[in-house]
Amino acid sequence: MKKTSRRKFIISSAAVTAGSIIAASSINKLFAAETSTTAANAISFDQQPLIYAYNALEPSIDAMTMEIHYTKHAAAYCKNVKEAAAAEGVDIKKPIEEVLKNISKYSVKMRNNAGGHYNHELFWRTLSPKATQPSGKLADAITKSFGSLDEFKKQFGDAAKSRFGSGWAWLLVNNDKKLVISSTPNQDNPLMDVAEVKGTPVFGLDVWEHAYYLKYQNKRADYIDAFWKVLNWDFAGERFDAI
Ligand code: MN3
Repeated sequence: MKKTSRRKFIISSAAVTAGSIIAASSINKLFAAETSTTAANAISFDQQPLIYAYNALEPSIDAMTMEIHYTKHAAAYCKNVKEAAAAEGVDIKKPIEEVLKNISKYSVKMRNNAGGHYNHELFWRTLSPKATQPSGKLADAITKSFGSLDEFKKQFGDAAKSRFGSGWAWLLVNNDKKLVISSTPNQDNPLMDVAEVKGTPVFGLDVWEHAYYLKYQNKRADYIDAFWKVLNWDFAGERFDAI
């Protein structure tokens, strides 16, 4: 190696190291912000960094599923919703919720990808490696609406299991301000004006096969049971309080 190129190599190695340190500290800052402040209910058109590692949710959700789901499926929804926004004159600085609430006025591409992007951004935040329990107003509302936490989990699980093909199960506050369960096909969600049950989601569970097939194959029920172990009830409670 010539002297000049060796120098270049040393400089670029140092830059890579510095870059890695910066990236790690930003992730830590982001994690601190997410866990110490109230949940922001608005979701942007950008894909946000995951605040935990791909393997952090094991054994409930495996690392390879998380990596493919986040870097391929969800990244594609993000790319495609931006394309649809550019084609249909949507300002991507505005909250995506405004588009979802009027989704019947947009293309099928917008419906599938605005829904796909929003649903996944919410889903990643809904999961946590830390075990949590329902508390506060959300815990009270669940007991009042469903009788008990176990009965709520049973009804939510039934909605998730009985969704034929691909879709999502939701806990939402409907337009009458009641806490209810619903499920939607494909990448639809309760914010959409085309949804059967309309309202604001507290959390959703992705029951597309890509969300569980590598680990659970045809056993969707086992994946649903595992979801309760990684559901971030603290985040769900903050969202509920803000609705
Ligand atoms: Mn998915």
